[in-house]
Amino acid sequence: MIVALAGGVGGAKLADGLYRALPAHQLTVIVNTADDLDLFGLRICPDLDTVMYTLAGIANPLTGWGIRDDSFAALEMLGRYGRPTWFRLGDRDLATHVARTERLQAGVPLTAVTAELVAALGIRATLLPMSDAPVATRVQTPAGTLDFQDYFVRRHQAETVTGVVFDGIERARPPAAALRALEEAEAIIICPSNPIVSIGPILAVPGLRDAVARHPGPRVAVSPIVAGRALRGPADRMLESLGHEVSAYGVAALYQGLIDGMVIDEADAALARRIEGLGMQVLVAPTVMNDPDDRTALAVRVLAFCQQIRQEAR
Ligand code: FO1
Repeated sequence: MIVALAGGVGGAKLADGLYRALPAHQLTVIVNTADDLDLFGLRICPDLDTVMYTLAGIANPLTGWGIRDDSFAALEMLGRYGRPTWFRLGDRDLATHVARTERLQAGVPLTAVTAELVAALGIRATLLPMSDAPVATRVQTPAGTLDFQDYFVRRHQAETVTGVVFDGIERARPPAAALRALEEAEAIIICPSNPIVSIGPILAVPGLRDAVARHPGPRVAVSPIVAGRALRGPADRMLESLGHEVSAYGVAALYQGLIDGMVIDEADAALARRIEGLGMQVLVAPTVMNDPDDRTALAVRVLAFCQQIRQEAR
């Protein structure tokens, strides 16, 4: 079994490649839930839903999040009632949040609710939230401390990030199934998600970083930074304002001691030697995933890299 750690759209794409490349039921994805929010009395888990819709083949291909060909009649009506509409919840997507919230309110833990939704969508992989207890990323900026989706969606990531806190992280615990999966994993793959606000919260859940650190490997990360730029979102600006090098090297340095291998894009081949100096192997491969074939191709390369590291360690 392979365990992937993933955040939003970039992470979901590689998780989908792994899902296509591996036999059924051989993939477990541990997903960031620190982006989660409550809106209209509903619990919304954007990263879990992005991974779930992507693996189910129903994600909106234009945005990477939300559902393909969704309509927005409910949101439009909510707008008429003066409710906020900046977080674009489609009608079908809303059904997910209604179903999830109903089950959570009945006392079912998020891990079990997620398993129900995943099964209903016919996904033959395991999706696990990083914890059942809520954790909320808050972003420190010159405009004040902002809720994550306020920073990310409402303000279009325009503010400079000077710090990040994960509210509630000390009370969070990894689901037992996540610890078991990490212990039994043949390999751990850190998807090309934002290392600060997508992978960062997962590793900050007490016990999770240690579980990765204890694993005998192979543990491999894929850089979300290509040629000094984030493929999506604010990872490049965040790395810079938080004092990290904005490159695949900067990402590898954040994971130093946790991973045995780093996958970087062909555009960054010149960084390989420096990254090896951090005590990890490097695979140079095409990492930009424009279509489902790219996802599978990258997943196959990453899995072969894991196999190579495993054989060399013998
Ligand atoms: N991202 C946006 O940029 N704008 C939106 O209006 C938006 C709505 C949305 C609704 C449901 C959902 O599951 C995700 C949504 N996202 C939206 C994506 C999400 O905010 C981010 O991709 C993640 O939180 C960052 O990983």
